[in-house]
Amino acid sequence: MKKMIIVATYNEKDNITNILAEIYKNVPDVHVLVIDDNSPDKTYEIVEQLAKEKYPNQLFLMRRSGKLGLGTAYVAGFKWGLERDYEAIGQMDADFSHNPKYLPEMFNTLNNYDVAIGSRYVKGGGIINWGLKRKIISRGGSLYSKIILGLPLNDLTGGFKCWRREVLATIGIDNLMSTGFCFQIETTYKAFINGFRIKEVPIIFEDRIFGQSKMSGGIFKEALITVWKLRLNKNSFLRIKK
Ligand SMILES: Nc1nc2c(ncn2[C@@H]2O[C@H](COP(=O)(O)OP(=O)(O)O)[C@@H](O)[C@H]2O)c(=O)[nH]1
Ligand SMILES: [Mg+2]
Repeated sequence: MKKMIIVATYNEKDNITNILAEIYKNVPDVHVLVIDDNSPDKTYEIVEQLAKEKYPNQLFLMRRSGKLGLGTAYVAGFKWGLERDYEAIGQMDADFSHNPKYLPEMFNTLNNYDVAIGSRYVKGGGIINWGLKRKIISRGGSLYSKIILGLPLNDLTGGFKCWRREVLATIGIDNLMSTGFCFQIETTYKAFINGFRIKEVPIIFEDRIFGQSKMSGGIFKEALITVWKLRLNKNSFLRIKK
């Protein structure tokens, strides 16, 4: 399967070089698209240089005009991948919370499933170094969405996932309701209700060491409501499958 990974960055100058090295170490043939929102710390300059000197034809940069949000970054990346001939498209953070060592298993999972979700809330998964508040928001958000949306999945808020291209081509990435926290829930939900096979792969999630989190409380409140909108509009999200 021809594989790519989308890495969204905003002020990740202290992580980007090492995360790319780890990604290529674990999945030597993968292509990586970094989507940088014009980071004030100039993360994009590092990527430009690595693309030219170290990983030619394997590393690509999409530099956007400003901070447009993680969800829209992934949508732009999904489109970029779908316009090319990638069969498997992954998404992950740049801050080492998503350890690239899990990538081989996640991509392998796509031989039997349509979506692989890096999951903190299945046996073998977990979280290291997050405060209690953050844990409750994440675990609670997953549980809340699981119950309201009726999903047989435990980690709905994580952003470490690999998709078969057919899924992204089917779920209507141009018409997503959420850009923030709920983006992860929405894409998984739409894959599930359209009949795609989803597998949770256990991961240990570690809090970042370098740089700062861009998560905020407002995003979370929006998500509580959006989950209900997703449930109430379920029928309009069903696509005709081949
Ligand atoms: N391109 C882009 N990347 C972003 C944006 N917001 C966050 N990111 C990146 O998305 C990933 C997750 O963000 P992070 O702040 O670590 O969120 P947290 O892990 O939920 O605390 C990191 O790689 C960030 O650099 C954004 O607006 N645009
Ligand atoms: Mg993070």
